[in-house]
Amino acid sequence: MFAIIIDVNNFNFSVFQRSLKMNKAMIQQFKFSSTTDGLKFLILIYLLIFTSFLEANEPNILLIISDDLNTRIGPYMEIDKHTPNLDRLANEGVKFSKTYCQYPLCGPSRASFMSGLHPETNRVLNNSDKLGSYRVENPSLANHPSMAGFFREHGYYTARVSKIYHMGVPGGIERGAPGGDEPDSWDYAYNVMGPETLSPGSLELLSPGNLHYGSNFSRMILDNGLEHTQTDYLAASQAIAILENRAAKLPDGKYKHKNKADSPFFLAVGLVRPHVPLIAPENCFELYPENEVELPSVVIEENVPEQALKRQNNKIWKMNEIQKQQTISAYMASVRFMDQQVGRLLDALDRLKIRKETIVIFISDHGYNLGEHDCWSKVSLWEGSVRVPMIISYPGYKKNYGTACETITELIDLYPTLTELCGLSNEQPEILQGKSLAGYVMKNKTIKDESIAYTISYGGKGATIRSNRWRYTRWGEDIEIKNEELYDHLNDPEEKNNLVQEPDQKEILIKMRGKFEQARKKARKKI
Ligand SMILES: [Ca+2]
Repeated sequence: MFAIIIDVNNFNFSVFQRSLKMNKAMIQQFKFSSTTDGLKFLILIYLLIFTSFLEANEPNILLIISDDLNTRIGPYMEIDKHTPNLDRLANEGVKFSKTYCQYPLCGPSRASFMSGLHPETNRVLNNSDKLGSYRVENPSLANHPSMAGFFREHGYYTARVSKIYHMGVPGGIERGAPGGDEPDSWDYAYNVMGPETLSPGSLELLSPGNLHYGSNFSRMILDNGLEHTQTDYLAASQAIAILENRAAKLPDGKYKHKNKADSPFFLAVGLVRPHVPLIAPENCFELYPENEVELPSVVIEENVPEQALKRQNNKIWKMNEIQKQQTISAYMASVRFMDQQVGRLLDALDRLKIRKETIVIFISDHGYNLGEHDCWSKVSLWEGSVRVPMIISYPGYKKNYGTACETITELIDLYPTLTELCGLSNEQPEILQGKSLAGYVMKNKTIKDESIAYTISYGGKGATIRSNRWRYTRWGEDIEIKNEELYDHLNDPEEKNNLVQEPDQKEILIKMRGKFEQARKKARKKI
């Protein structure tokens, strides 16, 4: 035991942990109160030498981002075998049941979690194809590394496949364009040119009131066997090619090419389904017969602000009842197809024997309404449009596998969570606005704290907060007549009863207004 001769007073942890090729996150859990903690120290040394929670010094990261996916999916509901591959990932990690986006729209949400900053701080408040993302929207952030950029600065090989920052779907994908990418994040970036609306099948328009492919509803039932033509299939294939590259050892000889050959990787893979157009092979549709789709019951009280209802069917899409059923059926089929691509990625990690050294994260950029309050798609501030799935699989912590974390969490929490899981939290940018969830991933911290999720829409003209029990929403800067909403999720998870005028709820309304002001102030930090 060489550890006995180490002088605790003069010990340099960072050198030590690298020399032992262990995960720094483990070491940070040990606090030494004095030099008399010799026994504790020996236990640590023992643990470092004889156990390995994660079989790598610096774990790889595979970040999978689905587009427009709400939480009405397999691991979040009791739907049997709807998303078998997400179920599989949830059984190899922790499922976060109450995670919220910062903005229910692709561009701002993605710029937010990639920068670790709220949209009102990084100033990405709309979809944009401007290269550079938040760095150009807010020049004072020109030197602020994105989540991927941070790992790149710390020696990781970083790669993007398809849509990570904003990318127009289907137009941007059909052009094979980079969208509003942040190029400094990546050593390698690959735009999938997918056929989307030009896919080999019959595209059916389901929303006669909206002809804009990108925001309308349309479906295509592909012949089985044509899945390889699809954007997400192509994205998963390219991602697998990158995994092959990273897992392989360099051959002997000259003229060898492997960028950062010994580095761990941060691979971000964007899957565009279930974003419209809703295209999937026939066998994905079979499980969701359109005539069996039950539409949500709609009850809208007088006191719901008009701004909350801008995304109602008759105001934009004008679908009849059958078209609504077809849209939901096609959405579910698209989710299933996306899930199959997640399975291909997980299979590749297993086959290449790098699963045990790879953290896998699955998220969506925002939620999606499918007829609740007669609202559809994104942008609204209802629970369904702001809540997202999040699964974090950190190999080795098997006792936490398959567990759920009910604490309120946000997509901006991902950046500090990953820095901590990789032992780099001491080096992360000080301005990050999320909180690390590493404690929930590694130790299964189950105590619900007082966390609040804060989400804006319409450039900040609407904002909402969610606590464990309550949602409070305000339309506009100040309190006015009929511009607030208050919902009790304990008794009203569908947000059907706006309690803002209930005398009995006056106290909680005042409390939530206070929390709202605090959250908004924090999210509007001037940098
Ligand atoms: Ca999206």
